[in-house]
Amino acid sequence: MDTTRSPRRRRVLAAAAALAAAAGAVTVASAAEAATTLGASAAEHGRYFGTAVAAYKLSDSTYSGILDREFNSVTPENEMKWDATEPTQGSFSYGSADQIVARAKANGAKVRGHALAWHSQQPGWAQNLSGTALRNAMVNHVTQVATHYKGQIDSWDVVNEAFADGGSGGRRDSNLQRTGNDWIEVAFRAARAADPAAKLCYNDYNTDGQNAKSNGVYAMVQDFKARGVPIDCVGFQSHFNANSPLPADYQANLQRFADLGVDVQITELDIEGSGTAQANSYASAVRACLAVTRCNGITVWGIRDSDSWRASGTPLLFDGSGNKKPAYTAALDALNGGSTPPSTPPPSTSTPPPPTGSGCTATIALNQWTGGFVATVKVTAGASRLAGWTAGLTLSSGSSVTNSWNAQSSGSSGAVSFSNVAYNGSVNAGASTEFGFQGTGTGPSSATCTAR
Ligand code: 9MR
Repeated sequence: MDTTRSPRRRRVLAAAAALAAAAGAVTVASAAEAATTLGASAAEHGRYFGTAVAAYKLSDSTYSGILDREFNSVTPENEMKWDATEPTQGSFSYGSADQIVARAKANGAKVRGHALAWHSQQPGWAQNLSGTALRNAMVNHVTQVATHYKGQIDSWDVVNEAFADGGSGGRRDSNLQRTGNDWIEVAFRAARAADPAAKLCYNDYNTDGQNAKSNGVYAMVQDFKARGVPIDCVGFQSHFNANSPLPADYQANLQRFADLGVDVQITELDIEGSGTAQANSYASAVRACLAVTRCNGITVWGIRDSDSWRASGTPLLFDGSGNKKPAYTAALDALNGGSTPPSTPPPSTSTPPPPTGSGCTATIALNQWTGGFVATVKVTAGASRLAGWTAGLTLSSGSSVTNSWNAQSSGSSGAVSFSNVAYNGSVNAGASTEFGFQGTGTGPSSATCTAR
């Protein structure tokens, strides 16, 4: 041991040596400096690069070494879920989640909260509740957990995976859904009240491209924005494999949500595979986010392949020993080569014709896919205030309405009409309100409007 030099002196000498080495390097390196970690590179684009973290792995030095070096955002993989945070009704347990949050704070990393309200990973007592008791328990849970972490969460997955798979584009059946269709907006309002600074996200899977499910989520977000329900972001889980590859319209789908006035985030990225194919897919995912101004960041769902919930698919950026895979290099290169485009123009919303007379007009924005559609109808008052309204339209033969929101429907096929509900009947002169409906077959392109 060197007893002649104090630790400080040794540090100074080491720093001087590093400086000298760097100075030497300057004379030979002419290329612009590229960031050497995922987090640092994402930060240069005003974004984060995060990972799901399991608290019990933090004592594994390989794991935590990569975590601290590479990532500037974390998502507790299971520790903030309902079963973990409220195992007994009214008694909260935050130990493991707090550990992850404390480490993130120490490293200057953001935290994505995951997830306040979800049909899965509910504690047994909640699974056995229904109706008002479940609704109240859910609101209390959202309020308590969001309050505990107030000011420490960048984005909360307020509601997770509430839409059904398959072609319906509607809600998933669950005990929460059976408490009433408004459970999602109730959860968002409770989260906003508890932590006004956190971004509030809706998060789901199989919504990464445009399809029936993402159209359903899109219609919900559009509706929330129109009615002032507090929603700030949409999370796209992005679990990809051979059966469910990164969709060709990934970027376009992120962009159409961003155009609704919300941030978008890639929240649980993993791509099964290996080698160049996997690397290329990671690069595409990164580039898609960089190309969408409101894409705030990317989170991969684990660090090493062995940490993955589907480890056999080797879907992550580091191998089981913690070595960087080709997918890592491709992701980092895409971050370093990517550039943030100038801010995109505001969304093009179809402006209804200027109101004339004292009636109202109705215009339809249609999301049509094979076999189904979501129609968003804008009702605009004419020169006088509306006290109520009815929109009428005709569906083509074989088409029908399956559900609607913000309106009372009458009929489901042929001639169908939609009248205001209690809270949206009054529309000031020249102002608008929106309602929507979903259906099978082909959606309509025009509607009439009658004032009351
Ligand atoms: O990765 C999580 C795994 O450890 C859990 O066993 C599983 C239980 O539901 O949840 C996994 O994370 C899921 C996430 O919370 C929501 N989207 C799907 C993720 C993968 O299943």
